[in-house]
Amino acid sequence: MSIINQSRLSDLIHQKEGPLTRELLLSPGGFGLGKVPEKNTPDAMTQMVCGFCGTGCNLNIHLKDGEGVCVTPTTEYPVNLGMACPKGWEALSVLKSPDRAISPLIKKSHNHWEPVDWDTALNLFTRKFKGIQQQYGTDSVAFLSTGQMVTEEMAFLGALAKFGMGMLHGDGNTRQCMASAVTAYKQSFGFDAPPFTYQDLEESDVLVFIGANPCIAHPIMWERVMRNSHEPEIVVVDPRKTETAMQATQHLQIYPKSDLTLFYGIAHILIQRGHLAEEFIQNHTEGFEEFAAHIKDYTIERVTNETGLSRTAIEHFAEIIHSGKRVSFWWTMGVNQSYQGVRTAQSLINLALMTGNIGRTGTGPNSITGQCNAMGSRLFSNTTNLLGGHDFLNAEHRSKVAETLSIPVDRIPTQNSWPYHKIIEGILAGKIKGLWVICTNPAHSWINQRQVRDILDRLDFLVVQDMYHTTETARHANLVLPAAAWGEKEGTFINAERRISRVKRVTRAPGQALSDFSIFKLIAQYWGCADMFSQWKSPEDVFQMMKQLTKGQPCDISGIKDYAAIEEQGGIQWPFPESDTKSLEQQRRLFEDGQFYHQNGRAKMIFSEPTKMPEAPNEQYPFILLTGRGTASQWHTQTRTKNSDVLRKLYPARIYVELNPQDASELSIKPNDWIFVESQRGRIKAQAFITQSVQPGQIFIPMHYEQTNQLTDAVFDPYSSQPSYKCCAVRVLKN
Ligand SMILES: Nc1nc2c(c(=O)[nH]1)N[C@H]1C(S)=C(S)[C@@H](COP(=O)(O)OP(=O)(O)OC[C@H]3O[C@@H](n4cnc5c(=O)[nH]c(N)nc54)[C@H](O)[C@@H]3O)O[C@H]1N2
Ligand SMILES: Nc1nc2c(c(=O)[nH]1)N[C@H]1C(S)=C(S)[C@@H](COP(=O)(O)OP(=O)(O)OC[C@H]3O[C@@H](n4cnc5c(=O)[nH]c(N)nc54)[C@H](O)[C@@H]3O)O[C@H]1N2
Ligand code: SF4
Ligand SMILES: [Mo]
Repeated sequence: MSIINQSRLSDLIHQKEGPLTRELLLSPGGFGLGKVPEKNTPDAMTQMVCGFCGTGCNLNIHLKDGEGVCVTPTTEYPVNLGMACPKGWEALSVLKSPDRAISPLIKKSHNHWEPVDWDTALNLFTRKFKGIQQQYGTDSVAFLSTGQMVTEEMAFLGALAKFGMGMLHGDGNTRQCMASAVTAYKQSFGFDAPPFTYQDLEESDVLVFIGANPCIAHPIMWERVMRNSHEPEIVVVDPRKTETAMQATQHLQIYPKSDLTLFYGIAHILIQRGHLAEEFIQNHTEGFEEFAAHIKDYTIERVTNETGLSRTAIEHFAEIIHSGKRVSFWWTMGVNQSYQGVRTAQSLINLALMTGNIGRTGTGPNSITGQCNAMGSRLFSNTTNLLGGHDFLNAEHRSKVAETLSIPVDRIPTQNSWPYHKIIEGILAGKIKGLWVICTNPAHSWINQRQVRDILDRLDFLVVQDMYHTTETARHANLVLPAAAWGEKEGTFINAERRISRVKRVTRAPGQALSDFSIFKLIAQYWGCADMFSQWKSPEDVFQMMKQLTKGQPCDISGIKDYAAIEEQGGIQWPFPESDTKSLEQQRRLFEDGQFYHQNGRAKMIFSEPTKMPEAPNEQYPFILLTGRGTASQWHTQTRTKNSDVLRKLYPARIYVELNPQDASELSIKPNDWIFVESQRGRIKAQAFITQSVQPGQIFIPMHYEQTNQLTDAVFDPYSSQPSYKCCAVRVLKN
């Protein structure tokens, strides 16, 4: 008998749109959660946050007959002040595509999937995963989530998978992205808390960008730097001469992965010269003496040797940091994606602490988030920490969460999940047999791709829940669940400056695609744990629960009344407890009182010796491969951006490799030649782009092309388990 009960389904999916009839269920566009805005509302416009990068620009969505038809940037929003990058302008176009998944698909044979209805799909989902759990234990099914769904969906997924379905292991694609920053902040401050607000970009007199290329990756954040009226010094630390480096007042073109040595060296110079915020160090930090003793060996000779920078450049950099009144450090993937990402991030935190550049306007050790809701996943995905920034290992935290959600406390795991790479290794070891991948595309984006694809194929059952049915990971799936996307559902995102903003439904999802929220709700029904989620009726109900969960936490948002309040105030930054008196201030930063989240209120200075590059260039593989973002118009694995005619015109269609002219000439390679790039793991063909922006002995390939991760080496930071995507040894061969 069918588990689908029409009246229950209608309750689940269409509570805002009246009863769901069988006709509606079967009609194209008949699914989705929430209400498309009324036909021609007075100004025929609504607003919401962009669904691509962590900048979190607000967009005006112009409506025709109740449907979003075009986008303009919101002028009065405190984030983007009337600006958007090409992806934002094209946000609606990418939703319309023949690649959209419009019904569940079941794999029938190699390379052959057949559409089925939701009832069949969810019966299979339940039967397979329950069967695996019965045979191999509940922890033999795991999930991989994302930084790109609305927070309410992330919370639902995490709670459903762990509390409802009994999974122990679940991680997110934010492991690829933010894990090093998260661990660095947690260890140093006692909680994962990026302290800044975007106004700091305009108010600093010295801005240091480390392993960050905001001109490409956060273009509107960069516009905020351009509005800085203090004639700032802009220092860019990057082995490549990036678009951002070209705009800098100083470019420190360091040898890859020598950042730790550089920043210890700078700390050494500042200490030697007595250029310290002694009172701040004394009153608000711990471990300074040990740190000072540790970095004694980082002489200028050592630093010049290891980084390849000149003595003058290094001394000038130290002097700029000292003479700046408001110095801010901004880092992204050039720091996080490394085998020593955590310690490198902490070397920046230490610099900010020892110079008193924290808690004041225009300062801070500031990690920039990548995905639109990376911050939401850090707090609410129930993966590495228990919902709301809590700790699975802490009995009080477990009781609080259980009580708030009205669930039995014994449903909450008392152990931490494996990180992403352990889940992958778990598949190889036969411990993980079922995997549910939601809103991420690891068969393209994960490190050492051939290996991961092979491993995915070893699963007994792989479910991929995506808005497109054509992703590289969907090609390995036993079951594809079609999801509604940004613009087709309701919820909130949290951007890089901790600002919570609204996402809305302005168009219908195609075919039978459902919001992830509705899919989770249905799965709870089919699994038989719907009672546990009886309060989880709508995204806004979940938001109200999230508020309760954060009470008393550093990320307390219990003072936010509801969705309407978020909109009225131009987004709200956490924390925002009920007692907050600064409700109307649109820019808020952390640590203004010098109090950190460790029990003694102090920030810790953490350090260790740099480690050797795991796969250094050698005779056989003499080049270092760097990877990262290519253009402002390409997004990650390109499932979305390739669907816009406008965006497609703005980036190279074919994979290319940046190569220094000196190397090109030695290898007799000419511009646009098709060449081979080979590592120990794979060999790819790419077009040569000969440019001074990379140094001799180094090459750069954007991550957006499917082939790139065939080359990368599965090496991880020991503290954060973040993959080290940005260095491995390769050779370059003429075709
Ligand atoms: N257009 C566009 N924008 C995006 C994204 C996208 O896909 N497309 N993705 C979003 C996401 S999720 C993220 S995480 C961010 C990433 O944003 P960014 O981190 O700014 O982008 P990347 O190009 O990955 O890496 C930044 C730089 O790190 C440098 N780098 C490599 N190795 C080292 C090193 O050892 N030391 C230093 N100092 N630098 C190094 C690279 O040369 C590169 O220029 O972008 C976000 N924004
Ligand atoms: N070599 C190399 N590799 C890298 C990097 C690098 O710098 N170099 N960067 C890494 C980083 S920082 C990141 S963040 C990752 C990104 O890696 P991924 O997360 O794998 O990349 P995306 O293309 O953003 O994948 C998101 C998927 O979710 C789908 N999707 C979008 N919206 C929705 C939705 O609302 N619901 C559902 N269910 N699906 C949706 C999209 O179609 C897409 O398939 O890549 C990492 N990989
Ligand atoms: S900068 Fe980021 S948030 Fe702003 S429009 Fe571009 S992709 Fe969207
Ligand atoms: Mo990322």
